[in-house]
Amino acid sequence: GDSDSVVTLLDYGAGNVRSVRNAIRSLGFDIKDVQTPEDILNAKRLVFPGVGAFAAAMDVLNQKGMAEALCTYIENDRPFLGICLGMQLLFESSEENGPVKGLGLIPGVVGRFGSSNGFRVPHIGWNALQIRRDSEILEDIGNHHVYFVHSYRAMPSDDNEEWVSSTCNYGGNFIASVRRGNVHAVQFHPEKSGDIGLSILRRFLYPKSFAAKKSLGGKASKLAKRVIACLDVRANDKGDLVVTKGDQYDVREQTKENEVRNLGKPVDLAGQYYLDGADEVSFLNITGFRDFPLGDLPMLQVLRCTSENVFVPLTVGGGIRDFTDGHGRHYSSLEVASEYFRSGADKVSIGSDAVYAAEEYLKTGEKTGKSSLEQISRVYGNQAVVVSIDPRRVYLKSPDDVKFKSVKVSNPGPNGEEYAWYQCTVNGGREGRPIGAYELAKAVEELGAGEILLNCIDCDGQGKGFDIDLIKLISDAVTIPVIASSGAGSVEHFSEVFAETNASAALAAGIFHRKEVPIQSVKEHLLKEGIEVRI
Ligand code: 1PR
Repeated sequence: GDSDSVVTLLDYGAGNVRSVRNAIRSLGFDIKDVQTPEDILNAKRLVFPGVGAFAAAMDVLNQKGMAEALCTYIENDRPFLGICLGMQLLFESSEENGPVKGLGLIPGVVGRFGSSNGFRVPHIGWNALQIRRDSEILEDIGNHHVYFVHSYRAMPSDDNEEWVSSTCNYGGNFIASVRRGNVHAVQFHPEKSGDIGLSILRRFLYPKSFAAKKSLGGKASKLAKRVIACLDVRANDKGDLVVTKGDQYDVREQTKENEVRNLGKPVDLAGQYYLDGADEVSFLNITGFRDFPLGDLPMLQVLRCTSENVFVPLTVGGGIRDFTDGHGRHYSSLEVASEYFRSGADKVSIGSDAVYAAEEYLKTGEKTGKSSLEQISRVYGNQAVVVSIDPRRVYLKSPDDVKFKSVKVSNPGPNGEEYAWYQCTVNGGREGRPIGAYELAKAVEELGAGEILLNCIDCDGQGKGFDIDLIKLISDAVTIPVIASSGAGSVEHFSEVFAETNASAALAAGIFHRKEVPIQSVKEHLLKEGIEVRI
């Protein structure tokens, strides 16, 4: 295309910028990748979606002579949009594994959130902006939330006042966006912020060409509780990838043929849930523990196709571990995760392999740095690593009957037992392990997990509500966000889990697939109950 419809993209290859590319393309622009510092200087408009760690990004920019070109470009007031780390790098320095020197264009130091008073770190999810002054690209923001995912942030001060265009409150105000002339940068992810995110990008790409949209009713004031749609995916007996759904993890129909239950096509359903207002979409490749996912190219293709149309965060799990294929070729878990990220995932979720890593860590008390969890979170940041826990309830007469943390249950067991512990399993619930959900959650938090996806085999597919005892136990035990999962059957189950526990998000599968409860009704119900959600 002619240069009027070209965006120059600075991608130094540290993670998933596929969604930024997809979002720009969906707005009618072609992308030219920066290869040399001259490409930066010659750009008509430059988008810089920083990903990965601050120090690694600065190293690449310095080595390639791009740091200087970026400074020149920005000082000349050329059209620029930095995203996330692409904003943080404009500051003087960062405390992330540092201090590390940044580009030094904006006064201030990027520091880590303190996790106190229930403000969980990473800051993950949809939060509200306070507009400080005319930011141009944020004109349509109204009462919309935007999507953040980060552990570090810059703070507003007298020295950077001329830059700060909006702030966000999360245990204190931090800088959500900066603007000076044609130079814009945002801490949140417009490419993951649904419609409003696309409109922010559109205003950057086509300045001054749209009338402001009418603002919605309602109120965005703080971090919203998330509603997540989950798609359990596997090949059926014919070899087609289908969305399936189990009852207590059994996904086969109770018929003579015993076929894998088929609830639809992964890409179609994910696209539908995005339109229906899902705040996030998760894919779990549920046979990943036995079928190697890089051999499972359809799954990667599902991610690529989904990320073309779905502009909210995508998580994918299943089969993230070291693997040697039939030809003796070894793949590290990091390679598997990298392939998922390249294909469009924003987060990866680790199940079985995290259980083994936690067991090992609790046994030796030592972090080897070698587990898939540690390696992936070191390279991509802990906000990109979810640990999926598949516990099964085991009733106890007395809490002293096991060495694992137990709870007094709200409903006694079949023999009147008043206590239970939650035993972790691997391989899709097929094998119980000598570790409880509580011990696992605390261990994986220390090993670098950024979020916990908390399932419960007993409740899965039952539609009788989330396991409140379990979710309370785990969400009070860790300071990273916890996603409640398994058992949603009605809108009231969502308000119950948010009222009774400290879960940050609630996930459901069956009720959405069977169209029993639309995502929109869940949101409306939560709003009515005074629980903040994204609309
Ligand atoms: O061990 O790293 O390969 O990861 C395997 C992943 O696949 C894990 O995240 C594990 O939870 C998942 N998984 C494995 N087997 C099954 C199965 O169902 N047979 N699915 C499975 C887990 C639980 C949730 C489900 C909720 C909500 N499914 O994903 O969506 O329970 O369901 P509901 O709302 O219908 O009650 P690895």
